[in-house]
Amino acid sequence: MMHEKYFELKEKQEALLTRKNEINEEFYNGVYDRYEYPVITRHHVPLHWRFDLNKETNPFFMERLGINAAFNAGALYLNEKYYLVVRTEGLDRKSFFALAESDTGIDNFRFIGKPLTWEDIDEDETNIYDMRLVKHEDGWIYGVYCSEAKDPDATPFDTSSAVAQAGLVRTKDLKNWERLPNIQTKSPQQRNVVLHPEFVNGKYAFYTRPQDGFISTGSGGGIAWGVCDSIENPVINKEEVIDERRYHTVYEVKNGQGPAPIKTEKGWIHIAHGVRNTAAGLRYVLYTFATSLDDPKQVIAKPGGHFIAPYDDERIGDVSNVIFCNGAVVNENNDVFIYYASSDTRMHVATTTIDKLVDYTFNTPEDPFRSLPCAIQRGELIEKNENLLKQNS
Ligand code: M1P
Repeated sequence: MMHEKYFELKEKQEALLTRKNEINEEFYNGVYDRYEYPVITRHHVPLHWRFDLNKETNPFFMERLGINAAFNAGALYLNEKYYLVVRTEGLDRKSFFALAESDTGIDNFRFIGKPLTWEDIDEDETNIYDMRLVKHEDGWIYGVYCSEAKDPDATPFDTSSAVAQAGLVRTKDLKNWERLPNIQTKSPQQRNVVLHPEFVNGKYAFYTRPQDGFISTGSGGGIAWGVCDSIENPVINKEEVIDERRYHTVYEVKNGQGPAPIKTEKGWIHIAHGVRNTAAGLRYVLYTFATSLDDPKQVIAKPGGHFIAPYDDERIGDVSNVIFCNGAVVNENNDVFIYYASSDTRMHVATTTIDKLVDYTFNTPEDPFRSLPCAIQRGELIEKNENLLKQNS
């Protein structure tokens, strides 16, 4: 027998799921629009994924398997629908992947089916998260995710050291998934590994992040490039860093490729995250750069500073002061939907166009890396504007 409380909560949830999202008019930077509401929160997760609806077995209508957060989603635009593969984290701290679908890309996302599963090929794999979805020119949709296990070399008293590796799955329909072997590199740890959508000289190409620590990247770090011959046996023998960490920038401590790069007439546009340290802990922001169409490992443009940073309520969450993006899509009108998570808690969207993204990435001044050259750079802008203002007065 169904618990009556279900119908009350269902009505409330339906109001949330059908709520229209609007552009946040308070915010303006000319580059992208932000929206009033997050696109996915833990409250979007279906009630029957969380509660036992049967009054006999759940008389108090308790949440039996609660959800802590819904964030860091991979994204795909397919058959005129916007899909997110959401990092959905249970109260037990384990993340799983869940598919959500929307007709608009900015609101009305609904979780569909059941949490995604596939063949369990690695019993040490404890946590899975941050999938990058890529429709590759070989015809498959790939998901590259972080596969995390307890560090086998940790001392018996160390119960938190972990090893991160790049897990790999593929599908044709977003329902049936095939687990492929983990992507092998020479680095002891890997996170933020992303498949390039096209073959490069006949090979599969990846963005990686060589690292020798789990939280800190240690002597590694930077966004690297590596290729492999076979996707069924993905071994990358060489990782070349193409976008380095650098002192006193927004990517000083760590960085990582976000979604797969977006192809434009002027180059591949990358959305990446950069991390700096502060007295209040790490701060994660997004930045962009472009690589060459002829040689996708050559960086050809890189604006200074951040592209998206935590704004307003986005600053607060389970891991505060974090913006992270592993999903972006382009529709047939060249509208770009950038799905980003705030503070490891919920998902938002920012929208722009290919033209704006290209203009931003190629025409925003580069970081001069030192304060006085930055002051001169701004002085030049002021002078140019003052001349124009005089002519117009
Ligand atoms: O907590 C912030 C982010 O930390 C990690 O990112 P990175 O490997 O670049 O430090 C990831 O665990 C990510 O999921 C998380 O959002």
